[in-house]
Amino acid sequence: MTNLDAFLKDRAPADLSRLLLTIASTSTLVRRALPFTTRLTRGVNPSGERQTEIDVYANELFASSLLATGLVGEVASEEMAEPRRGRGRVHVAMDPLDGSSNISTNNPLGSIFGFYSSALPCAGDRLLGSAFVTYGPMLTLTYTTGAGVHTFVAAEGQDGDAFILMEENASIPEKPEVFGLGGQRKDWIEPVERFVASLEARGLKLRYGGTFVGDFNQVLHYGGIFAYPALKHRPRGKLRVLYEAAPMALITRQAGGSASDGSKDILSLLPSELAETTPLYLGSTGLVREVESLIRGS
Ligand code: FDP
Repeated sequence: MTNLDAFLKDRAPADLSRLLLTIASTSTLVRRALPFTTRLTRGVNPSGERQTEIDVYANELFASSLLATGLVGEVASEEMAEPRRGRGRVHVAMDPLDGSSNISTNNPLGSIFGFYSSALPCAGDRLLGSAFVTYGPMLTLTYTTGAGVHTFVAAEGQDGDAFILMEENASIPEKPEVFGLGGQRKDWIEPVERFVASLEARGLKLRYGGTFVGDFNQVLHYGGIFAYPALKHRPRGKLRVLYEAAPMALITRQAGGSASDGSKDILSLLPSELAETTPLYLGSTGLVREVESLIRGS
């Protein structure tokens, strides 16, 4: 059994290793708090979404533990209007609790982190690494620091939770099997509707749970595509470039896939504000190119 600490030595830069270990240990606290902190608060996040107690709690725990390492220059979060500043060199953008609308139904939730080398907002080509946590039947941490995608699972031991290697060098399978799209079919732009009809005709299975992290994880393991597409009334989609799209795009690329906004690589987008959104199509490269070509031709 290889644990996260030992695995990171010699495989990842020391500062990113420390941040990943901090995220792993903090995620165990978030998981423990989850059943007891699910009510809605009166607050809304900068995107106008109602916050739950656990959104606020997870945000606070991750922001303070990351800043306490002394390695972080700023933490920007989907749940905060302004970043919190530190004195380190890594700029962290995070979605501390992805998929909060799934809390009451007990579906998987997640947390997403991007480690940038420049002040935010900046383009995804400044990512040094990224990671996501899944709070599902298992608590897992999946990360890349530019040398493959690796997943660790939390195992309770006498000395607390250890994160044990579950999958090394994940790669999106060649034959795509699943797809999942956010929003409503009637709102998707027309080329996306045609694309989905063709996926269905080819026998790909619809797998959509409504938590980006969980839905993406299926694509990572079964091959296929996840999209939160451009909508007719919302052409820039829903998911945020810095907090969600770019970190997951880096993991996708490291697993042999691609991520696009419909015409450009997600990692090339330079958002002008922290909470800027983008249409997002990510997963098996062949499918991402197909949807790009339908959008281009429309
Ligand atoms: P949520 O609003 O529940 O936090 O990040 C936003 C997100 O969830 C994603 O996790 C998910 O993919 C998407 O929104 C779901 O949106 P729809 O309900 O519009 O499909």
